[in-house]
Amino acid sequence: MYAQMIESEVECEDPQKLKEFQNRIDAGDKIEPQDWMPNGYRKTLIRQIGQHAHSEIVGQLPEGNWITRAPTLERKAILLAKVQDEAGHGLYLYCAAETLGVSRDELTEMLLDERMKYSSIFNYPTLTWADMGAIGWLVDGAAIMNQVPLQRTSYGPYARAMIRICKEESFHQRQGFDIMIKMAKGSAEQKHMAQDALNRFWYPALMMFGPSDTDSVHSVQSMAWKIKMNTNDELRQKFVDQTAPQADLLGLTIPDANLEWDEHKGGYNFTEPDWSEFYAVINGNGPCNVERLAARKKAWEDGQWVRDGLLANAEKHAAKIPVAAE
Ligand code: BYC
Repeated sequence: MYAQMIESEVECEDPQKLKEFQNRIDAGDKIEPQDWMPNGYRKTLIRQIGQHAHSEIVGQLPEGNWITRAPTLERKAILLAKVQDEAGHGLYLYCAAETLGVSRDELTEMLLDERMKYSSIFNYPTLTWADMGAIGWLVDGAAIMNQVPLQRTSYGPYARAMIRICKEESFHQRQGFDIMIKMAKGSAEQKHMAQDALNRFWYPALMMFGPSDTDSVHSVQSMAWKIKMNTNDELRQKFVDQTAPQADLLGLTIPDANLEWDEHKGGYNFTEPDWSEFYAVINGNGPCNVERLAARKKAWEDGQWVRDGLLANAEKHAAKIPVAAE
């Protein structure tokens, strides 16, 4: 249905309608599913919300990997709750995308056949328990930095989904920082693990914000439509400014010899990530891309009997409903 919808709609829109639509956006109106919207606006939202939903779902895998190996019962319960929250975020976001005329099945198929992406960060392995701390602190920290402004995004269902997601992400970030505090202030071996996790996750976390503004394909149009509220570089800078003092508090060193406060710009100077690595990862060649997609394909295939059963049950009930007499 989605593919047909995109193919059948011609890109050129009525200029008057486009103008009225832009006026609504500029005035801060929320666009709702039944409202007229340009095809490009709909497509961009489906791409971004779908990618976001997939990220939440695939994002369960690196952390799910540690549920059975959490060091205490309390840590296990907290991690389990966090991973369940990510599943919930995926579901809110799939629902938001569905209001745009794409089904969850279609989105899933596009993930599995690699027509749609998910966040680059989840293609890195989680090697030690300290990685659970680094993910909560850095990955959820970066996610919040990106998602808090999205609570004001122009599409109503997306903005509303973000409100709840951001509340939960804040808890996730705190739990990660709490693990980092324990590790960084623990034994020499624990501190070493915390530093190693920071070393491995720092640049991948910076990549989460997307390519530099000069290479960002969608930012200009997405910002005009308020689908994005900030540029990739603006959010990356805010993230570095927020995180550098937190690393100091932990007594850990951010793996960037160029990191220094710049009084003039009122922010830190820092080294950009290796963009060739970023493009390799988003094009399917990161350390765990194959493994992550294989896990999602297996989950989709294993769940076929549940979908078949639900469909058969729905058909059975529909057949029982008497058709009203003409
Ligand atoms: N990874 O023109 P650009 C979470 C792609 S989940 C992969 O700047 P845009 C969590 C981009 O799609 C966090 N691909 O794009 C979950 C485009 O390619 P296509 C997920 C990326 O969309 C579980 C191309 O590069 N958050 O936090 O304007 C546990 C050019 O980029 C990435 C969201 O999804 C990337 N990092 O800006 C724990 C937030 N970056 O599609 C935590 C919503 C770029 O043309 N999304 N690409 O083939 C956004 O805010 C924006 O989509 C982005 C990218 C800032 C990510």
